[in-house]
Amino acid sequence: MTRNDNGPVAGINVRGATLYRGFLTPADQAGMVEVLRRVVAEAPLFSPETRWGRKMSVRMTSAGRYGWFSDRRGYRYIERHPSGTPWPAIPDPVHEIWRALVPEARPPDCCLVNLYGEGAKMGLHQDRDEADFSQPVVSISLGDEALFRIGTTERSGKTESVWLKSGDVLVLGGAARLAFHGIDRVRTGSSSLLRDGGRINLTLRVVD
Ligand code: MD6
Ligand code: FE
Repeated sequence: MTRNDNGPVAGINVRGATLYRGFLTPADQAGMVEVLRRVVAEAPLFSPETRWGRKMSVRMTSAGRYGWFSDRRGYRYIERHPSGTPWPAIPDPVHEIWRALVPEARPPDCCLVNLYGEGAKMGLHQDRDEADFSQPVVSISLGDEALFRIGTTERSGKTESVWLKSGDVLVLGGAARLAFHGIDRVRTGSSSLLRDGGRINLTLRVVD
């Protein structure tokens, strides 16, 4: 992996989260898409159902020991793709980003892959299905720009919005680890990284 900037990587504070703008070069991003195509070939994308029986607008799959899953029984981590095969390994370039930005953390055991097509969004939520909230969550954006909203640890808390662009990496740690956040909309056609358009978000977590 190469870096856009020379010298130490500086992050921007967004309500306690740290945003690393353009952390991945265009070449890194293209390489990442290639390794993700292999992940999706092994573990095809699917649209989970929420607890209330509605299909999510985002399509997803996972890599690592655990994959994130949802159906009418609720949200949880599972050790196999719905087809029954184990999840593919987390690709090396993904591990590299984690080590570069959160070297003190334990290695991630889930890399959730979210694909946002036209009109897809993600409601305000907390990432709280993991056992150890002292471990950060790292999120990587690829493709079309997305309007990310982040607030406090209360659903009704004040929020701030920021456009996440292809190559940006966001770290939710410390007090922001349990902040409510979501994707309000995606700017279709704002990036040409993905052949068929859209946005990919990778979310890396320590589950156990
Ligand atoms: C997304 N991201 O960017 C959704 N979660 O598509 C998340 O849900 C997220 O960006 C935890 C930490 C960072 C995130
Ligand atoms: Fe999240």
